[in-house]
Amino acid sequence: MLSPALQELFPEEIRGFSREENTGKILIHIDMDSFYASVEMQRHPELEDKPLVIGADPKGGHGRGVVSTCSYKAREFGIRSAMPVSQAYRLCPHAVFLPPDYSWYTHISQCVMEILRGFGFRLLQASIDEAFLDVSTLGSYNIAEGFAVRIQESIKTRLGLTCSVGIGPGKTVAKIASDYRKPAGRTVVLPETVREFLAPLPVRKIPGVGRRAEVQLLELGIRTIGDLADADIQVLMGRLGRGAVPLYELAQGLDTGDIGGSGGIKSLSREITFERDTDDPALLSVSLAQQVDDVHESLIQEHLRFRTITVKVRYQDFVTRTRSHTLSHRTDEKGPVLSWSQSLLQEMLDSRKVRLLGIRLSSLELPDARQALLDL
Ligand code: TTP
Ligand code: MG
Repeated sequence: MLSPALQELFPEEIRGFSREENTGKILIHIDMDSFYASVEMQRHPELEDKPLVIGADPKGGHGRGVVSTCSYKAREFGIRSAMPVSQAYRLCPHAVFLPPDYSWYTHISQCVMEILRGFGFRLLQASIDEAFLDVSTLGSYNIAEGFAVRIQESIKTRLGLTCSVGIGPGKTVAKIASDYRKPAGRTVVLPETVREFLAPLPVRKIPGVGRRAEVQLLELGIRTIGDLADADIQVLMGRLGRGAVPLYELAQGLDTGDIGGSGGIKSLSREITFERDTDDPALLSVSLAQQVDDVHESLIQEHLRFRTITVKVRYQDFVTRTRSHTLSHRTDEKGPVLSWSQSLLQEMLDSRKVRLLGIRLSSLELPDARQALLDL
């Protein structure tokens, strides 16, 4: 049965509600549009029609940082996340360049999550600007879509921001669907149309399929998810190992991805894949410092302390290495993260260029008082 709040939201649907469609799982994925850039445009309306680029150390486009994100207007010039700011400047010299204000973005992110939580469904926050809601109890995709409209309206009215929404029978399909029409889009994929919806999309649209898997699949003549569905699973496993199985099943239209229980946060991490492999020490160092700011902000917002810092590097030849340092005690200070991450990075740099750089804070714990409350 719908909660009283939802009955109020959907008076007209309620009448037909006893004739449930019995649809199984219904998940909604919500992803904010050009999040950091939209938040800046919301608080600086004069930026609204301008190409806007957010990235560390931008120096009006002449700095050494990396683009975090950019407005949709800036995307028309070919600017993308993870591109050096200098390249963004070459593509669009008249763009506005701003450094990220992580604490403000984290605050707005919490406001978004608060709105989503307020509807009373199980929520899984997947990143700073995206979340899943399990709305299976609504019992119908029609009602779920009506509900998604309300979500978009609430976020727009209360925060002045737009988001895109995907609705489907599993996590992966819902996430691919939210990306299908952006910005401010809404895409519903019924269980029986999953295969048909996915077939024309390039394999790279599957979360977790990066450039490497894309190249490996292309070598097998597989470009789209439809090609993947028609492939021989033995051949796929020969190339991709066991990781091929969930991809193959998804391509067949099978997505059972659930959002699981709430669980505690085990680690906080950030990583970026550079647009072009780089061995520029300043770019690597600034980019890592940018991720430290970002991940440390989350640590503070979540009221957590950490003990272990791990830096991850993937080189141009796809070899991936990590190096960790564990402190003698837990802390929430940024200083050790900044200094240890830089020295761990230095230890890993060699003659190879770097394609991916990431940081993780783990061995997390709530400060004593809150931990004690949780343990009660
Ligand atoms: P995304 O949701 O991937 O991107 P977005 O919200 O900016 O744009 P879209 O409309 O396509 O969803 O990421 C959310 C935020 O995370 C983004 O605003 C900035 C940050 N981010 C980085 O800092 N570096 C990156 O490489 C990416 C992809 C995102
Ligand atoms: Mg987004």
